[in-house]
Amino acid sequence: MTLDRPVRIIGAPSDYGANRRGVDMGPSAIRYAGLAEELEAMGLETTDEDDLPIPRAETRDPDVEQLRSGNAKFLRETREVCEALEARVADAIEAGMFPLVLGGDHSIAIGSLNGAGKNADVGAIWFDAHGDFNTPETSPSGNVHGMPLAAALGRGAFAEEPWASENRLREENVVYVGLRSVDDHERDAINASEMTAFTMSDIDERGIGPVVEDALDAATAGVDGIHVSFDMDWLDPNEAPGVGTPVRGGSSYREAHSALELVAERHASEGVLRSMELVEVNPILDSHNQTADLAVELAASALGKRIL
Ligand code: 4U7
Ligand code: MN
Ligand code: MN
Ligand code: MN
Repeated sequence: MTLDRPVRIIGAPSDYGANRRGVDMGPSAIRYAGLAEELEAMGLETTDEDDLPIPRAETRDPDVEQLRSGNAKFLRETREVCEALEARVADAIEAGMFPLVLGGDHSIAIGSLNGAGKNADVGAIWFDAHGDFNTPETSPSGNVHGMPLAAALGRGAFAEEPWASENRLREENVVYVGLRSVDDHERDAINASEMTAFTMSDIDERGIGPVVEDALDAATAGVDGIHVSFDMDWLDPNEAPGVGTPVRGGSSYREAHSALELVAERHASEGVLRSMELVEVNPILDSHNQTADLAVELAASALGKRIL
């Protein structure tokens, strides 16, 4: 069954959180790959809210920002982007629509999570090679795209930001699927947290189906809905080469479709989906828009596309 509400596409072409230019072209590449057309062909009413206006990184000074905000580059710009995105996501939900956010690097998830969790208890499923649970104190890179979950949950220096107190994201309903690159401090923090984490090894041993069913159970228990955060580097780089931080040994093409088809099925039976984002598509690093094409296909699977 296809999604039970109209889709509102929201572009968030930010690259403030990553150390590579190019991911700011992600929304454009995903639109070019035919996102709205694909969703409309499924019978989904689709509107495109266009992109958030985001000044180019070259017009800002990362060094000054770095001094002022510790080891979190462009933190001030990221605050601006996420504040605007939060409002757009919350507006779409309030209007009875389904926000489909296109990144941009993964730092924008702070805004998506805050929007989804504004007036509701929410869980999240995090499809990613990486933990994205660094704080400015622990980050080896200073890149905020490696920190959005810690930011939304108010960890470390992020306790000084308003985010965690503004959203109702519940730590015990945050679930990783397919982790395979986690920094030492992140590992300790994830293990000490109330989040649930499934690694690629779990998928190897148990298969994608049982892992995603367990992830859905954990994410949806006792909440009003869930946000699906989908980092394209979750896939194997052979399938998704157009990402800034590729890691070998990722999910296959079929596993990715299967995972999102299970999300759609759970939504059809229990109405759990609240919002979704597709992030980290970098057209400069891509091969003939392959990663953006795949992002479109995967969005369709998540929103209920069926073969028969
Ligand atoms: B992504 C990293 F050190 N952990 O913090 C970091 F390995 O949104 C990578 O998942 C973060 O793509 C990757 O910089 C962020 C690094
Ligand atoms: Mn806010
Ligand atoms: Mn990520
Ligand atoms: Mn990642």
